[in-house]
Amino acid sequence: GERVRTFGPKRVKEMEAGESPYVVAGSNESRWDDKLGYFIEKKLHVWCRSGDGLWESGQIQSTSGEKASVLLSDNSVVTVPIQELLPANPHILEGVDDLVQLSYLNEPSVLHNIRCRYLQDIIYTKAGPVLVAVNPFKDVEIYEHDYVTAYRQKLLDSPHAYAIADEAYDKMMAGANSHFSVTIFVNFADETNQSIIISGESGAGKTETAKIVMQYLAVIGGGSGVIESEVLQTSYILEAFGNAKTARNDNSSRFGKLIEIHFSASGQICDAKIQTFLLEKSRVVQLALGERSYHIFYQLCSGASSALRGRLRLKKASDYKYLNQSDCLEIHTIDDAQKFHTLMGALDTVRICKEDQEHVFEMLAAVLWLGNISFLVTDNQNHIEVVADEAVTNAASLIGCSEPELVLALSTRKIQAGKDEVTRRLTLQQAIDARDALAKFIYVSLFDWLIEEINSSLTTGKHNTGRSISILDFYGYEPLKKNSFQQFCVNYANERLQQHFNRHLFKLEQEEYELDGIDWTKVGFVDNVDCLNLFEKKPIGLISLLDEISNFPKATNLTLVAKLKQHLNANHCFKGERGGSFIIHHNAGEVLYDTEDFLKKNRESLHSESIQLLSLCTSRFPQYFTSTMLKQSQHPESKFMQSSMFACQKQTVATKFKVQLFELMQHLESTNPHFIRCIKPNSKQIPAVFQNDLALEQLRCNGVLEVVRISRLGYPIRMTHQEFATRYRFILPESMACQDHLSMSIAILQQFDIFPEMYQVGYTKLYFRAGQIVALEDVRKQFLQGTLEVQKLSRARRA
Ligand code: AD9
Ligand code: MG
Repeated sequence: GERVRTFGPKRVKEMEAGESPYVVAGSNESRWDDKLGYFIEKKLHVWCRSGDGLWESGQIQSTSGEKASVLLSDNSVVTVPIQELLPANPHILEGVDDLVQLSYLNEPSVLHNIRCRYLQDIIYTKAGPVLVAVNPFKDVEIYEHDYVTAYRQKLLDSPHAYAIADEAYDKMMAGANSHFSVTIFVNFADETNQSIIISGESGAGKTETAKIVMQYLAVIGGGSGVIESEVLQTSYILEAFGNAKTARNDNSSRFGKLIEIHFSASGQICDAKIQTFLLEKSRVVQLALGERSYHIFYQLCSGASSALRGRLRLKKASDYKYLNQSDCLEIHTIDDAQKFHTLMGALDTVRICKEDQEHVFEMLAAVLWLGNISFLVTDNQNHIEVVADEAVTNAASLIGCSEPELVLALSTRKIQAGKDEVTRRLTLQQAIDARDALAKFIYVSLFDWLIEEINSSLTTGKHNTGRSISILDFYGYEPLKKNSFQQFCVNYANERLQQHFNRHLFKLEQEEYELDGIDWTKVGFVDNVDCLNLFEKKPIGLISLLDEISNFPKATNLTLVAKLKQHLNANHCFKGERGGSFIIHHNAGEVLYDTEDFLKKNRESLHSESIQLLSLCTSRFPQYFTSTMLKQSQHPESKFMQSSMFACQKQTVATKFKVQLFELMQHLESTNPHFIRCIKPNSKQIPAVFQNDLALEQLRCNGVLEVVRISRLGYPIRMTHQEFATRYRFILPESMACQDHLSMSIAILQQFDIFPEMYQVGYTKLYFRAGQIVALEDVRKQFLQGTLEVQKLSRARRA
């Protein structure tokens, strides 16, 4: 199979191979030469690439040698190589619900179909079993209660996130009851638990889609009203504490989440559980220009009552360095104060008591004040002193320690020298790191605590019914200009999720053919196992090597890259670069990683001084945070971890993440998955603009084009014997038009002279290769228009 994927014209050509409606599959050599005459005569549309490399549709006017003249819609004529043309779909197929209904499944056709729908506000399209959702960036008015009812009662069947939720719900209920109706639901007998896996790049609409799905489940699985409204309200908390404005999305989730909803035997929501992944910590202390920190800070600063402000010694957001460093304090469409009130309501709903809420706000204020603590360099070795100002006073009082204790923790470190312990003064950079590490630790611990509280509020202990739907809203593959440790982890996770996706879809395809008695040559699929090995292989995968180097205090990122080059150059997915960077050939494309700070971020160490400081604090949270951390680090390694020379040390971030990811995959493997792929149509976050190149890139990265490719290699068009016989029986002489559906179907196939390679007859359905239905539809259309004399045609065929 194909491993490193190349895109552009070469790949487009490769995708075209084997696809030809009027030619026997496999004879794709001069396929265009065979078709050209037909396309010219019938004035059929083709796709060609114009000067700027974008696909445009037009009609072939003439050909000469290897070139064709194509008339474009703006009346200009371009001359292009014949072999670069691709067939376009007939107009009747414009904007079909499911991409695999298209006769031609090439890239421009797929894109055109999605675009046509999008411009009519039809944001959902199926690609076989996958739902594609294009972000409308406006209210498309398809989520009202009527829609819930219509999808529940199966009155609507157009693609929709509701339809996916509905299917998941039905399968869950059917699976759980399958011992009553084994024959009907034999496929799902042990697949009661469902998962809805939502992916896409930042701003594509994952979080909104997850909420839409939850909304639907809350209505159809609604019971007492309490638990489902709690589940919905958790979004306000998660978004306040885990979302932020970034360059790509004003409400970007900076963590991954899995929400597992449990249902009772009668199908009502009874319990829920949230799991989060890899909250972006650096955002607490460091912001890119034009981005914001977590929403909650701004909400607190503008929404807190004056009494609360007094107790927290709170100032305006613009007074805090952690917030004002990026020149962006407001989002023009958002009222932070209003959001703060909604948040407090949500905290009440999940039964976090007022006293704890107050403690939460204290910790937030403490983080902000920590950021304002500054240092003064006092000697030529860059040693510092902490500037004694209101920042120190306020931070100390909010954390619950004395000022000298805080000053000591931020400016000195105890070091073992032989038998003695000596106190060293910190340099400016060390002090800044210590302060920021403390702020990040407090924030992340607070986030974890909130999730725990939410979970204990959502847990009713009734979840052992064995029916659940899990919704995964995970970071998408993220190739930024500058890729750091966070992207490294995120892209690694996406590699795992992509493998799960590929395997599942192939399995599905294969199973359907086998169940229906179809023999088909198994098609090779893009396997990303080499890339996964690159990350995971022991002892010389990226993660093990990164951990090993992270354990040497003196190591630098250059040492790291040298080590990686030494061990990984044999893997074709890896390439070491100069200046401390390396390239990984991901499933979705090439990514360049800059390793500056990789080691620091992977170690994520909180100084023992800071741990000690927090453990001695008088207020509720700091003590709790440190004891939780210590408990966690004493935890035996997860069952997935091999014991290694590092097992006794603190788990690194990458390893912790890997363990979490393995647990997630194990969970997903035990469910029947449903996939939603979100697409961001433009990078401006505005409605009605569809950028072809941007969308195409995403369709490639997220595997939608791959699904289409698989479909094309197999038999994407399926009709039951009955559907087929009823639709095309007009062609049969009356004497034959009253047999059973299967016999009629076979007679029709013979009448139409469909090549045997182009279809298969299954126990219940007929399976056609892409494009086969077009010729049938063409004849049917003529028949319906009365221009075709059926008897004459039949006679001619038989002759
Ligand atoms: V990120 O990876 O967390 O940065 P998401 O989650 O993929 O990203 P999000 O759901 O936050 O994107 O969507 C971004 C914005 O698009 C939302 O704030 C909405 O303004 C808009 N959006 C997304 N989906 C819909 C929709 N179905 N209808 C209307 C939508 N607006
Ligand atoms: Mg999101």
